[in-house]
Amino acid sequence: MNKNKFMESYIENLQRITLKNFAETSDKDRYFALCDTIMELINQEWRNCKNRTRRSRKAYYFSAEFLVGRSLGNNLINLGIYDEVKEILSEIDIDFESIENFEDDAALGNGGLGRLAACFMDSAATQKLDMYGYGVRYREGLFKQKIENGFQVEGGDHWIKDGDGWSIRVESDSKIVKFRDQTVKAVPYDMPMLGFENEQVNTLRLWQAEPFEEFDFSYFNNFQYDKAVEEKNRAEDITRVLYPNDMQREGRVLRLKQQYFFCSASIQDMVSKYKRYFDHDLQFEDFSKYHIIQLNDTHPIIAIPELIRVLVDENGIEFERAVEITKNTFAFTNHTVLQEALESWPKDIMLEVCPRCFDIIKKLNENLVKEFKEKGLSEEAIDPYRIIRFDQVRMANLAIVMSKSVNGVAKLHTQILKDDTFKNWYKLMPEKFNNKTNGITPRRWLVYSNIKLSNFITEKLGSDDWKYDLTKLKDLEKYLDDEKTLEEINQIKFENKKELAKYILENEGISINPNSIFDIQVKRIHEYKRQHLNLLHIINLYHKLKKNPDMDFYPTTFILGGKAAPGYFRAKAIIKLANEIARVINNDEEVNDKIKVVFVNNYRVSYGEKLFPAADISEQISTAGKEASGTGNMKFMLNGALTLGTYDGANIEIFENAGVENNYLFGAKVEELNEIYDSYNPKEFYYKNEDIKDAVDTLLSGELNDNDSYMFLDIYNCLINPQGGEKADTYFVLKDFEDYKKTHEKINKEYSDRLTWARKSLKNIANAGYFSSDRTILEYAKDIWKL
Ligand code: T68
Repeated sequence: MNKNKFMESYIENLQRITLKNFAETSDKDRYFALCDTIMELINQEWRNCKNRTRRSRKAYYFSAEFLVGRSLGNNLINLGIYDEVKEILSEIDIDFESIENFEDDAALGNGGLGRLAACFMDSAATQKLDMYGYGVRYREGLFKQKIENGFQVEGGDHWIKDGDGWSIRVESDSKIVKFRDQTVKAVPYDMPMLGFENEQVNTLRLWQAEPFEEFDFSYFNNFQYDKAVEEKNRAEDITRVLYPNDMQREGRVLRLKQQYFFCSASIQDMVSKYKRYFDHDLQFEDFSKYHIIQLNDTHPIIAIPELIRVLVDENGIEFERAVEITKNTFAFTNHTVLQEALESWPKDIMLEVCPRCFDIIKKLNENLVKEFKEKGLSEEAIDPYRIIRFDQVRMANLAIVMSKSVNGVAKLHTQILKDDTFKNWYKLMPEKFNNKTNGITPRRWLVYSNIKLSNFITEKLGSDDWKYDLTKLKDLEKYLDDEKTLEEINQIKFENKKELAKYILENEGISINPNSIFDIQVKRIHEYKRQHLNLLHIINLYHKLKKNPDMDFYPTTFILGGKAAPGYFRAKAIIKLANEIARVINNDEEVNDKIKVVFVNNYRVSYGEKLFPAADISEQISTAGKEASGTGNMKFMLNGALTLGTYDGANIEIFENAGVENNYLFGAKVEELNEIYDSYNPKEFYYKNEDIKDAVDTLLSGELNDNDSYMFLDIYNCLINPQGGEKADTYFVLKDFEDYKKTHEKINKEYSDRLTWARKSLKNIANAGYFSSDRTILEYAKDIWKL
């Protein structure tokens, strides 16, 4: 990059878009001008990539969510001009950070599933894989969380209200999407996905719903303005807002409309390009030679009947041939074994949204049943496989029959899919099932967010090759016994903790001690993730410190954060509990120098970037068998935190790679929980264990105040009182409490041996290479996509 040219075009852009002199421009202006300048810089390469790959095999990642976060810093890193641009800006007296903070997170996802899609985009481009992302351009991203009087309050997230510096509206590629009761225009917005220092620019294409005709002139001429506006709103409603439920199906018509909307537009886009670029030698049989679609969970599965529809209805292909083409085109990833998340759509809703797709699904189901009957299966034996049953379309079944690959996202999770969730399917078609353990992009989650550690690694390894091949971190092991290196590791962590402490003071108004242990649990709030186990332990610990102020105890700061689905009462109760515990403890001067509790507001990607580098302990305490993989666990590990975790999801693989002795494993394993499932009685634990009783009783003792919301009673009841046919403590919080507490005691003791701790930290960093999403995406490309 030519520095002077960059500065020149930056200032030119700034003045052009504002019509102001440089000195009069605001931070917002400066941010948008910088986006423009970078978009110009990459334009040529982007076009090259688009053109080069017209007639080659590509992968298409279909996802209802892409949790991209901010793009400025990450794009500069991937372009290799981060430091230079910072310098250029400082030469003209612009503070990069204040500009950077002007960017809103693109929060077009709920959590892990959406963030994984974003990491895959980064890694695919970095590995020079031609992968397209297809999704939805929600006008409102995931709600903003405010905490008022300890309660979560949701606010809007109109992330593009000031503009969108990173998208190009490609009007000419618009598509028409037809629902039973309305027809809308799908307009693509393309975001560049930059590879790391390699000139590859892939495309994330997000569709926005707009009225087919801006105004219905018949209404207009009849002076029915409101009717005309109504139509416009009805179209725009489709992509107005991201549904904020993770792990909970959303059965509304509008949700299926969103899914069908982006799948239909994407399939039409693929087919029309195929026809355009292959023109004279077009052969639909070859469609699957050039296209492989990876379905990110059940949300985009409606793309399967949509492809059949487009082939049959719009291109005159025979149904059976279309089915064969389709079967070779799709692959399916599952992200959860929680029953409440597995999508099924009532026939009525499907008829209301996309009747032709329902027809096609019905036919697929009939064919399937026929095939099974010919094989001699009874009606009953066929039941688990039916795509439609009791007038419900079971999306996972549809995907499994119609895909060439079905994968889970961590070893244990894939095993559970085979043994349990999809066991009938596995018996029938074992060859389809495979594992692809998740990963994270080291560019965002280390190079960009933890500059100190990143520079340190480069210095120690003598090169920055590790940024391209994260397994190279393994070479850091040569420093395991080098005291100076270990001290440096501790020093970097301390610096990061100071920065986080400053940020938390500014944003949460709580002052924390960077010399204390930073113990962090950030993720969506859910019972299976057991934030309440963490909180019950803190309550009990607090009481112990009160009773015994001279107790041998290393000061600890417990940090929690995460959003609750707005309709998930118990998750919101957990947030209230966290804030209430924080209020009581942080205001108690007797214990304040030993223990503090922070619930960070509005946890999101850009907050994560500050938290992961500063953690000593990573809390990964889900009930064994419930967390498909987890990816936060990997971000913590890569940044040198030690995992306090259960035998669940990718934690297991973290323990395998870094050595369980360098982390803190606790709690019951899946097999044990399966065994005791019927006989488990949490009350036994409650009565036998004083600490459990102390913590649980505190929910109702009056020491904590839930402002008459009955939230703490709800948590209390769910732990020990079976209710309405539901068992008590289905997530085994009380069962695992004692082991969790003991493990915390061990951590607290061992932390004071600072060198041993640093050694363990280094062990984790050095063995985090496996968890790069570069590795994951290459596995998809090789095993499933055959790119
Ligand atoms: C997560 N799933 C898994 N779902 O919970 C996590 N669900 O273990 C895994 O690491 C991650 O996927 C990536 O594989 C989700 O995040 C959702 O967000 C979701 C959203 C809508 C509907 C259902």
